[in-house]
Order: sequence, then structure tokens, then C-alpha cells
Amino acid sequence: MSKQLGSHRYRTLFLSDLHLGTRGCQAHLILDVLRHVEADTIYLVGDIIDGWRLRSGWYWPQQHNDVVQKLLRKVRRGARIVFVPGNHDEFARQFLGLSFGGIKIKRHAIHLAADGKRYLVMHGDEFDVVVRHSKWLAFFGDWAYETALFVNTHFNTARRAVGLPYWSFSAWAKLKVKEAVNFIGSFESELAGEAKRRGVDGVVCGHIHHAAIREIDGITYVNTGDFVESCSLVVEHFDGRLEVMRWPVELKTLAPEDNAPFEDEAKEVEAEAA
Ligand SMILES: [Mn+2]
Repeated sequence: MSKQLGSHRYRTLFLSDLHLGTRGCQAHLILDVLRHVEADTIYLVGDIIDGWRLRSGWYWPQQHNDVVQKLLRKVRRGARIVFVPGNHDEFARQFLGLSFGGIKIKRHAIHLAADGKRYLVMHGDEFDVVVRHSKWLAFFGDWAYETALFVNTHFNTARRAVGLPYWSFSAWAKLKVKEAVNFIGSFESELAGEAKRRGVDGVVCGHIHHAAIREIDGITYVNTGDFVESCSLVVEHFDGRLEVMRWPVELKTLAPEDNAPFEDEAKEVEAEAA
């Protein structure tokens, strides 16, 4: 991957599955991304705020607030932000067509890339047979997943204690379980099929927490990944090329000098107001 050192400007930034409002959310890494990356357009491709979790107990630390503030500040500075809600933030689907702080809420969007390619932007839960046909099962899966993350944390504390490297139980378990039902493969081909039906060149989605860019049946399938485990996102370069980036891996290779600790959000707001 060729990188321009110190340059973090992209034409478009696609983010999904931040799951703000959950303990699994890697808010400090999202903040890192938002501090380092500027984009003309930002698509929030669903499951940004986890309403399912918040319903069963309020968890909203300052950092999660900072993420929202940071996004709103980007709008004030001229970025265009489009929010396409997912299943975890489906409460926002009642506000389709409206804007909050300049963030437009849409059911789906069509993104026109610099190279003329058109992409359907949607979260993708519509094509997840588990979510679509059995909401209780999806809720259960959600609980099982949270439990797996919890177990994972303690398991790795134990591994660390005996000098073993970090091992992601939840990533492994999820991959195994979903591979068994060929979940990812069918999800990807369903999404590519939908893009084809709509006569566009590609699709950008999230939902399954599995970042990818691949050609499926003449359609460019793009998944932004997530910010719970893989901490991945997709950028569009100014020539229209799309790329999956993983944070903080890319951050460290891009600009080591930028890794100095940042002033807190309050100071940044003050600086902006001055
Ligand atoms: Mn989802």
C-alpha cells in the first residue's frame, strides 16, 4: 500500500458499526481516526449508536460523547456527513430525510466516486437472514457476542499472566460459527445482488464486522468492518480508489510523529472558538 506520509485527506470516509453505548466500542481509536483523517464526505454506515444495548442499561462515557462532538465539528468545518442507520440504531430510521446538526439521515444512499462508479450505501441487515426472520435470535446472538467479548478479556488477562500473546476468542468463535452456515459468503452475494438489481457498480455496507473489498459477479462489494474488534474503515482516494484501512496499524505506519498525546476535547473546542 502506498501512503503519503503525514497526509490524511481522503475524498470519502466510510465508517460503520462503531457501537457507541457499548463497552466493546473502541471509542479512543475512533477518536484517533477522526483526529487524523479529513474527508470531504463521511458516510456513517449504520450501528453507530447501539440502541439495543442502551435499552438494557445506560452506558455512555465521555469518550462516546466526544465521538459525536467530533463528527458534528467536522460538519461545521464543511464536511458532508450522511448517516445510514443500521439495525442497532434503527430508532434513527424514524428520522429519515431529516438532518441533525447537519448530519443527513437516509435509509440508503448512492455514492458517486471520483472515477464515476456508483455505489449503493446501506448497512446490510436487510440481507441478514437471522436479523430479518428472527429478531429474538438476533438479540440472543447479540447477548452471546457481548458475553464472548467479556470472556475474551479475562481469558487474555490469564494468557498475559503466563506470557502468551493476545488471542481473540470472539473473532475466532464468530468466524467459526458463521463459516459453518456460510454466513459471510451468502451475505456478500446478497448485497452484490442488490447492487446489481439497482443498476449500480458496487455496494458499501457494514453489519457483519468483516472488512472486505472484492469483486462479486461484476459488482464491487465493500464492507467497512467495525470498531469493536477489527477497527477497520474504508477510504476513497481522490482518484476513486477504495481501500480498507485498519486502525491503529495504518496510523502508526502513516505518521509516527502524530502519535503524541492530544489535548482533550474541551481544549480543542476552546481552540476552535478562539
Ligand atoms: Mn448491524
